[in-house]
Amino acid sequence: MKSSSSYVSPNGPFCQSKLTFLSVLTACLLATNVTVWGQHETTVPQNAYGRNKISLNGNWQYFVDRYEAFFYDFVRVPFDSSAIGKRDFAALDGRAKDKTDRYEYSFDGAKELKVPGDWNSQVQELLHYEGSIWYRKLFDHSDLPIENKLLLYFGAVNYRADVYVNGKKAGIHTGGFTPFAFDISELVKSGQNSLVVRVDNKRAKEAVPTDVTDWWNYGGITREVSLIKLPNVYVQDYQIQLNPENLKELLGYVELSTEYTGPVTIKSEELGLWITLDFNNQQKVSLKKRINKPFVLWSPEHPKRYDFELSVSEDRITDKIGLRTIRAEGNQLLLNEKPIFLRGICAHEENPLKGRRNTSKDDALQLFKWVKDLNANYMRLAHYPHNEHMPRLADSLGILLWEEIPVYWTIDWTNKETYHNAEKQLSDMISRDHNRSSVIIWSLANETPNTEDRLVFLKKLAKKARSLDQSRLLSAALFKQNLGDGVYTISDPFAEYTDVVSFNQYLGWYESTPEVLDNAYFKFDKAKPVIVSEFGAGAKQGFRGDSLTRWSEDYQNDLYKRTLKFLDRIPNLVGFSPWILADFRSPRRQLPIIQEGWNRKGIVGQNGTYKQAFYTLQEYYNEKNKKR
Ligand code: GCB
Repeated sequence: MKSSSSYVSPNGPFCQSKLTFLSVLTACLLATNVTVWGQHETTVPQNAYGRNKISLNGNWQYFVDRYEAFFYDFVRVPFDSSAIGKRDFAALDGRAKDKTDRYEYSFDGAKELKVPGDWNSQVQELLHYEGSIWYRKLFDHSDLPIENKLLLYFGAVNYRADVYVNGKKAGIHTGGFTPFAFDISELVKSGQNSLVVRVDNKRAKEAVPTDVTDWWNYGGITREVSLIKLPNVYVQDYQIQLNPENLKELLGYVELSTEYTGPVTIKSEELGLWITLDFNNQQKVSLKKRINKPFVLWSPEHPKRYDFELSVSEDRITDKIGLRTIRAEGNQLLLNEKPIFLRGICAHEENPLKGRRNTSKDDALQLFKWVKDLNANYMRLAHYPHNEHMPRLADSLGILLWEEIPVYWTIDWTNKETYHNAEKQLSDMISRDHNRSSVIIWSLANETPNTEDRLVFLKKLAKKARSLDQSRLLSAALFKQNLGDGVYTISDPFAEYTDVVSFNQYLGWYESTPEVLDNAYFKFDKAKPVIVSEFGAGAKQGFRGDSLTRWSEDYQNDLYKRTLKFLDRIPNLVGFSPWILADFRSPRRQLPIIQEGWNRKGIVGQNGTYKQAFYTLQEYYNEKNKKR
């Protein structure tokens, strides 16, 4: 038995010994629902993507903990609550201190998983695994100058991460698609360090997303892990964009890690800008500056980005930012004050060729190659925030983006923790991407049934989104309602709270057969732009038949042709995004021979071959683009 006197609470003061057993237990269990928790949590610095980082990507050792034997004891008390003191978590890196130690697990000699990466596609037996896996990475570190900070940054972990550095708990994060960070300055030591992460991807009713979705629940450390070294005063956040009311003026702010007195500079040589913001015992100062030089507005045709450099004291960070405005006026969508039509497509963050989560820039480029071939100028990144390569590349390639959070189908609307979790994911997505010119729409929900509780939940989310970013549009993928005689509308009360009215519709697939589209009309009397956020049909690539043979490319193609005509009859339509770019894995889709665990609504097959509908849409977009 290890001595408890040397034991340091992994969970910080919250779980220290003066608390009673019960309160410790309650506190520790409560932690399962919160988004970030633990005394070392810290805000992710703006543009973590562009900072100098020490990568911890690569091979990590792991073991599968199907019965959670390393997290809970036999009466389901978490081990890492110190008052219970069942285990010295200094041994969490899985190595015995001496030969008298009884230990039943070890990372030494354990197999390895690649980070970033999902575990499902890396190990055959883990394809369907949903549960806990423990990961370890050893890394070397030399002492930090006392005035420096060391952040441990995760691009995303699905779904819950319990993070330990040298046996001490850094914290917990829940939510599978957004970045998080811990300040581990006080946890690291000179020499070899051990980083252990327990990843748990079990689905839960109260989680966001909830337990029922139509995509693969890839588990693991799916995005990059790195160390970020920062001076004490650093640029925590900034926003730089055009003033929507004056296209010659920059608007924004700079926020520092702490209150500060002194100058902060923002430089852009190409724009001829050298701005000094004087901080006077302040943490955040706003920015407003006229651009006197002529410059190129960012657009899909000219995705011009300008280099900006921000510096304060010893900190310096650079970013490439496109300058544009977006707003809705009446039935129109105005990009840089000119009407734009969104020639779109939906996508999951998945590589169909490899049957796994996207992890790299190359994976993202693969999706963009198809999107560019389609002559699209817009993507809906469904149904959760995608990795940061997507908005970065979209900025450089001139693709407009809709980003969304996984408030999908049946969220636990009345559960406070569920709301808190959704709001945190929304804030983290907005905060990560609020300098990306490609992102024009934040979407708050997908196909959520119309109830009073859901309206309360979504209204609160919309209010939050508007408080964080007034420069982009809000939307949600809603359901249409049938008025009879082939006329459809949106009567969802949440449409009042969005800037763009969007709806998913599956006429000809889930409802009837494609000819129903020939007499379908959409009517929406309010002066708002309309986006059709989904339509589509399943087709097995290479399977041919006539236009009424379900699952054939011909059926899908016929549905596309008829849907495109139906869409042309929608007066307020400013764009659409068919479902979906490529076939994707989904456990809901088990039709033998045809589906085999894949949703086949892609217009690109699992092997990368274009289906007939791809060419139909491509031709439509070519024509649409000519008419611009
Ligand atoms: C939808 C959902 C999407 C599904 C799709 C389908 O409406 O938004 O997540 O995958 O339908 O294929 O049924």
